[in-house]
Amino acid sequence: MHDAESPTAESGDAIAEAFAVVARSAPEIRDGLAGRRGKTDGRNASGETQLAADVWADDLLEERLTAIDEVGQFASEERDDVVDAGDGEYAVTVDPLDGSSNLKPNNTMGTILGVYDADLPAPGSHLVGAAYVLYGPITTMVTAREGEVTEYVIESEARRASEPSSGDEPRDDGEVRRRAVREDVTLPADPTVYGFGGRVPNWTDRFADYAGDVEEELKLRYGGAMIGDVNQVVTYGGVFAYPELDSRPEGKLRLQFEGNPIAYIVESAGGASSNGKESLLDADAEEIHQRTPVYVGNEDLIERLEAEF
Ligand code: AFP
Repeated sequence: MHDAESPTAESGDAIAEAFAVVARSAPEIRDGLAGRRGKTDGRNASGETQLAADVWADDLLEERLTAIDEVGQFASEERDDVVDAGDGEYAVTVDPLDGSSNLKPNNTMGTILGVYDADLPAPGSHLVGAAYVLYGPITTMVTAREGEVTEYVIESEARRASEPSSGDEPRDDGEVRRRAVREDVTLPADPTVYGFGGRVPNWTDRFADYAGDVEEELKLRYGGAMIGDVNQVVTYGGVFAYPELDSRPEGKLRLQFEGNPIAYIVESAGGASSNGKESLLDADAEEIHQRTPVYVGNEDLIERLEAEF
């Protein structure tokens, strides 16, 4: 399709190329959702019913990310096993459509990317880049590498034609442009929002105690798609958690596809992450679809959580 024209293709910078592939694919994924809201008969490795959109977005990203020479492995929340993509030194992971249960009620969703310099499953300490796309009122992308976090607005050709010119020279990814709207993104020091997943009666007592204090101080922002909720925290400061549950001490979210990349981005933006006892990036990665409690946000809010656990 439009891979070859992009100036970043074949640049040998696998992280930049992976970012460009996801940026280029975002408008197409967004435009392709409307006709793919139906359920399939399939279930992913986590036992979740797959929507047509989940499978379609997964196939699209697999095809394009494995076409990058330096990519040797591909894994997805929607696939049981790691795909061997040749002898490239990098492994990429995707959550093709985070929050796909939000497609039916037309709420926010996201796409999550992780780039590891080790075979999968790999701990977050082997991440060399991570990014997420947020399909909200507009389409944005947040990337992190070498401690640098940047937020972009993604503009497809059609959308660009109708937009007033911002004058900024956007990054060219072929027919899709990324315009940097925030460089050196850092969590605001004064947190204002929180979002906690899982049913409240199912929270463990120690998490419920922590949540009780936080609810006194911050405003609730929870939409059911981690990317939308985490972007609230990255924008306004605060804490997001999908915690340990009485019925599921390991929580719901997947370490490889969700926990690690989000922890890498939030920590690169001056925040912190935890699984209740240590940074998510230090957690052992034993299985490709292993779950983990996820806590990310301002350092002091995460230190408080670990002190209470
Ligand atoms: P879906 O992809 O099945 O919508 O799950 C979204 C998610 O993985 C994550 O984005 C949310 O934070 C969390 O699950 C929502 O879970 P609840 O539906 O239990 O609130």
